[in-house]
Amino acid sequence: MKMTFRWYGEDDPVTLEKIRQIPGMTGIVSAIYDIPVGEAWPLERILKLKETVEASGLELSVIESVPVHEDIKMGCGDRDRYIENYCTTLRNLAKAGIDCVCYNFMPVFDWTRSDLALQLPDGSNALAYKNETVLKMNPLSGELSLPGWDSSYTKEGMKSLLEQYSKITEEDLWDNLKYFLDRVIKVAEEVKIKMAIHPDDPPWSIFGLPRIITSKANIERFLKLYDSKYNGLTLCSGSLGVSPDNDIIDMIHSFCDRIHFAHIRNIKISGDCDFEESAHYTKAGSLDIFGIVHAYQQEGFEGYIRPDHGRMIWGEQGRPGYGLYDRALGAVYINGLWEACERLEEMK
Ligand code: CS2
Ligand code: MN
Repeated sequence: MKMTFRWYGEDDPVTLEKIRQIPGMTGIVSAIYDIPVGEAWPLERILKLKETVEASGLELSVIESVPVHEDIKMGCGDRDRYIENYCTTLRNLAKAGIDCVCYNFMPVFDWTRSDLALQLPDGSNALAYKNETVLKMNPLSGELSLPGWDSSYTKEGMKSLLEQYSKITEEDLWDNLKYFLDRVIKVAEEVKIKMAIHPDDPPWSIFGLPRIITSKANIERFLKLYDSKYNGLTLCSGSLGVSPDNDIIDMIHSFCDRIHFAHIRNIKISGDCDFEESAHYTKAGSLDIFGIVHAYQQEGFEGYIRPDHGRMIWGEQGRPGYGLYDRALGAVYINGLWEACERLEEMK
């Protein structure tokens, strides 16, 4: 496996130099964030990003994400042009030596939380999700905006989008995902880029919008939509793990040859559809992080891992979920577990 760390570009308060000093860190997960969703990424911009990352002594390992335009998810408008642009972006990424791309198919909103800085007993703070709070949220109010969301929507634009989605069922979303995969994975196979869909976070419908990458059965259905190793997964323990019905360790053993990117983070389930993010340490949350790492190691996982989100600790300020310190602690904890699993296996 290759340990990686997400970096949001030159304006990220977490610098490449600091990431480089995390023991065992080899790669960067990043993207180009200032190109409108749906437009093709020029090769020059990709090469510039790669050059910047490599100048710091790290490699540009995974692109997270090449975002999918809403017309593709809704199966309308300019979806064919946007799919063509998506394929152009993949071809350009391949020319720059990229072999893994993360994306997600969540309608309108990316990962969603009700609190970006829940105070924890130890004085740190973390992202949290309280269902009754989210149910009262009005995405049209304009005061809602989370780090993972596309901030380009106007209030009218958002209203029209939500109205269009009110007619889109989960089955429609499945059909539109297959239409997208049938065209994009063909190119991914040609240019040898492993596509890795990220599950829905949280893995249930929000604001009345359909969500489908949510469970083992749905992931099995997704993998059959296009049966190719280039149609793969970002298995995110924190996103799927907030549902007690999702057994992450079982999913690792079931899907490992189609998992190209592992997000390993812990969460604490605090109620029915309520959770808070926690330190990666198993006893800090509800997930068996040792069991998860051991499962990947037993399967001989050779893909990329990143510690995904962290708390804000030691007074750090920054992008919610994406501070330096707790993600660094998580990366080293995961590497430590991995090393122990490997060495114990050698001693047998
Ligand atoms: C995170 C997100 O939600 C998560 O688990 O990995 O930051 C992620 O970037 C997006 O939801 C999808 O890539
Ligand atoms: Mn994730």
